[in-house]
Amino acid sequence: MKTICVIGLGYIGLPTATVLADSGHQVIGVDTNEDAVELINQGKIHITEPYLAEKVAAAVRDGRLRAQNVPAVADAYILAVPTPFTGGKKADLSYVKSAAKSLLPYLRKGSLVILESTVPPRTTCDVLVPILAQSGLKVGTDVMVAFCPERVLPGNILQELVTNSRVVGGINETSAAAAKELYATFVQGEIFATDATTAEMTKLMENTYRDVNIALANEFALIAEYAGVNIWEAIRFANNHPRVNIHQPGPGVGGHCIAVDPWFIVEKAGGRSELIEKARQINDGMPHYVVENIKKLVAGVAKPKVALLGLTYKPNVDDCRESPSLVIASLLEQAGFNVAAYDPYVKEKGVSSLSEALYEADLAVLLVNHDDFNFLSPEKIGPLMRQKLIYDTRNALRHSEWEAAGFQVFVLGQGHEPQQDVQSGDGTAYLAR
Ligand code: SAJ
Repeated sequence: MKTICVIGLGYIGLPTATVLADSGHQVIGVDTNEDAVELINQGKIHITEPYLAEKVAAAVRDGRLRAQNVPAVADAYILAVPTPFTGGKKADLSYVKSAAKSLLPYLRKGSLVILESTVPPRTTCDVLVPILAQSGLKVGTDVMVAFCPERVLPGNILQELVTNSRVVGGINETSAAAAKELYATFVQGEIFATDATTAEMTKLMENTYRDVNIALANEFALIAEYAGVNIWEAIRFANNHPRVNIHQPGPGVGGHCIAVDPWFIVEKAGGRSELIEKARQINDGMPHYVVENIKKLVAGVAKPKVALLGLTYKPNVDDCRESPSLVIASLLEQAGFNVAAYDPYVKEKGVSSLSEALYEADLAVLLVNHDDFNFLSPEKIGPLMRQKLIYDTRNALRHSEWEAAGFQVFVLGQGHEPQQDVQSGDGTAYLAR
């Protein structure tokens, strides 16, 4: 059993603190957000993640987890603070730096400091180590330092924290071994030890791989609409190939990870990241594409009311960071549309009920495939709306049921007829675009 201080009690820090407490460690959670600290000490939580509330309540009740505003002396420190990006698409390391500085009075011989926040390559060696050296202790011998990226999927964090494999990157072998020993107390997956910079790069590559693949799926969707193909069916068929895994198209890529992390590679790529940047542009272009389609669907209606269903960046979470829905809402508002957005997970934004969003709407747009939306009833929704028109950007609805209820259904990536210039002969017009 060790005393572990987890700095940053957000989507990664709080579940990590809880799993550590569950594994028998004494955990002190640290956050500058006074409200979060107070709530956690009452055994409650300030974020939404399945099973987290029960786990936090149990850990606090059993005295294995407590929260406070400042660090304390501990055997190990885990930094899980945000790394937003600046307007210039560069990593803002201010939280990492201030969290590292906050440790200085508490570090002792034998302390282990682990950075979990996603950062550009070399940050552990070039930014974290010099700050920790201000303690007067010898970094690498007195104080061990490692970068161990989190890899968990929001919505399934508690399970993945335990079952996923981990990459632990030490600034030297002793640091990697110490970090590996700590993770081995709760990780069932394999733990790979390496150096800190390789671990930083590995993390960024994982999310960039996903972003580039989603961009490919989105590009396929646009081509499919143009060429008169149903992309969802084509992807299903293609993915039967044993070595093909095409991702899902959609209205854009959100969240604090996939939409951000590729830029951390670009920042350190010295101009060698053409494909990565292009993929980001394609994914960032999707909300604009959806808005253009919305405009076409309600062309001719004066001041149309559009109901947006879903505001979060993905299903069944309450996180709206970098959400394509927010971009779509704001572009529509700028274009003079009456926008009514509804999300069952986000009470503070948008309208308070589904029926309020749909009331007298000219178009409903499904942007997030929350499980709750599986139960939308076209028979109930139809009479609320001014026009029975729905645009499904996730291919999530049972379209035949909506059509049977009198709806006209449009689906992102579902082309019906090839556009004029595709039909026009040798294909050169299509290729030239
Ligand atoms: N999306 C698509 N099509 C897809 C998959 C996702 O459009 O086929 C969109 C989603 O709608 C969402 C965004 O991408 O807007 C990101 O969602 P996600 O579920 O792919 O990923 P995140 O951001 O919730 O979590 C990712 C995960 N990384 C990978 O799967 C490689 C997770 O394992 C990481 O721990 C997390 O980033 C992180 O914190 O870095």
